[in-house]
Amino acid sequence: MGMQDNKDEIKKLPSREENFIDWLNEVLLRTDVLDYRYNLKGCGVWKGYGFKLRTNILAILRNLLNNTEVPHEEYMFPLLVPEPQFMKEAQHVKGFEDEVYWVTHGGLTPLDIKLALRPTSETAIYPMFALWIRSHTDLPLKTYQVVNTFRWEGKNTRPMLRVREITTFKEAHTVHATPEETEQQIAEAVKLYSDHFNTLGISYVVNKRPKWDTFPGADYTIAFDAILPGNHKALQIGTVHNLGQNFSKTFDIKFENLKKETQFAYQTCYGISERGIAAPIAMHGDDKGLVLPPNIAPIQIIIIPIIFKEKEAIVQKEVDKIIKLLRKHFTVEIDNRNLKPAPKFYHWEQKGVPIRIEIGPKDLEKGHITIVRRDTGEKLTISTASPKELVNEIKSLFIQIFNEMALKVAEDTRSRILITEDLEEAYDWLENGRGIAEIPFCGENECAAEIEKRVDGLRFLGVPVRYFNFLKKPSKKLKHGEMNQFMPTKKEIFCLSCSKKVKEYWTIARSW
Ligand code: 5CA
Repeated sequence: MGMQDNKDEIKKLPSREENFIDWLNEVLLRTDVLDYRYNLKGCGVWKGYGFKLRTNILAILRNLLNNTEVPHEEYMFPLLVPEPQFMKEAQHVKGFEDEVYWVTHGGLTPLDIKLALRPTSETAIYPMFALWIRSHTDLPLKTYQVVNTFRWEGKNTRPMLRVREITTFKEAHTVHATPEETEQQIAEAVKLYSDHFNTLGISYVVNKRPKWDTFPGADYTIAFDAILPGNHKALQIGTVHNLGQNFSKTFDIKFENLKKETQFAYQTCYGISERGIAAPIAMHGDDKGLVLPPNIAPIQIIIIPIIFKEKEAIVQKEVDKIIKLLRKHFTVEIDNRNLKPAPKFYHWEQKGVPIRIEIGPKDLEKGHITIVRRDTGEKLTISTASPKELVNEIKSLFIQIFNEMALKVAEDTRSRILITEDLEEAYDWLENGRGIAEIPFCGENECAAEIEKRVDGLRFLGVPVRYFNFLKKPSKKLKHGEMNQFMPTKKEIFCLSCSKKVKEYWTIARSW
């Protein structure tokens, strides 16, 4: 890295709270995560540091998928979908037809059959499922792939949040013999996504989407939303769909059941994109840049030797010893550039490295190393007398850092959810960018339209999952993870539009 870069990175970042999108763009660029200056809107370049972060996050997700009771298996399906195959699911296509890129030529020759670039892969995958599934013994079939997909999004593309080439689309597709098993699969998927997001230390709300916002071709959709900094709008970071028999009927996915009758199978699918990487970046970050949880950070420890004249050799010797030890347990880098310590500190803080270790002559004298936490800026020292102790202390420090980061995000998310029976209060909350709200609501489309028109961008995220029995009982204790678990205490509630007596609160938000 040259001096020029250093000058650029020392310029103050835009404020994360006041200017969130600029902050995000600038942080991604400066820290070598993603560069969106590519000459095509909605497309970007993952750079080395970002790619490592992406790999670490995907490893957590793959590990969860590969280790469910009946494991999911990783597959890889083609990117191109012939038009007739794509058009088969009329209902499905209706949902995506204005979002599809078409390949019309092979070289100079116009193609007889146009090819769609997958916007998601149902139409690529399900004809193959129809070939593979014959009997109940072939079920359940649980697959996933991690691929790029293409969506012709409107002009409002946003770095990572709304891209046209979704580079990191993890989509799972499962097939089952009975509706009950399918429902259990939905519960497993919701639990799996919760575990995944919890492992990233982020918080979210989970809602069953309204009928009118259900995935095309699904019986119902359950969605995860995170509340991002700035104007505290919701970002949909994952969705789980119960497809019932809608697709199996279209793509002729049939099997012979225990009674030797041929019947249509039941299906689910669920997906997560790079929004699931943007969320931890946005929620943990601060005005100095990235703040990465130790379990996903591409570099966990940065060592900065503090060099004084005539002490170089002895400091270097200690640094070599410490690196050799720590590299057995952590990802460690050393910054040996010919720069003063301050710009080095700044550089690695911006990149979100969880801890920095300073080793100088004074530390040597005292037989310790100095550690500075990225998340709090706190300084501490650890003795180097016992190598084993040193490693253990850093391990427990990482756990402590993770827990404190996750709790901070949880508390912030909780404070952004207003539960109210007063519509004006809810409007005010949303309009002033304070967060999302839960209001008593009847679930009717017309009533939703009434309420939505009052605030620009207001949307119904749906019914909080606490009302569904396939999930565990809501817990009263505040942990990171699902935030909309609190059962409202009010006995009688009425839809804030039609005044009908209702049983549920619904989540409303402005969203990305
Ligand atoms: N086939 C289903 C399940 S994989 C499907 O396509 N669902 S989806 O349309 O809801 O997409 C899955 C997830 O991808 C969404 O929840 C959202 O988090 C993410 N996503 C959708 N569009 C974009 C986009 N343009 N940029 C970034 N992420 C996106």
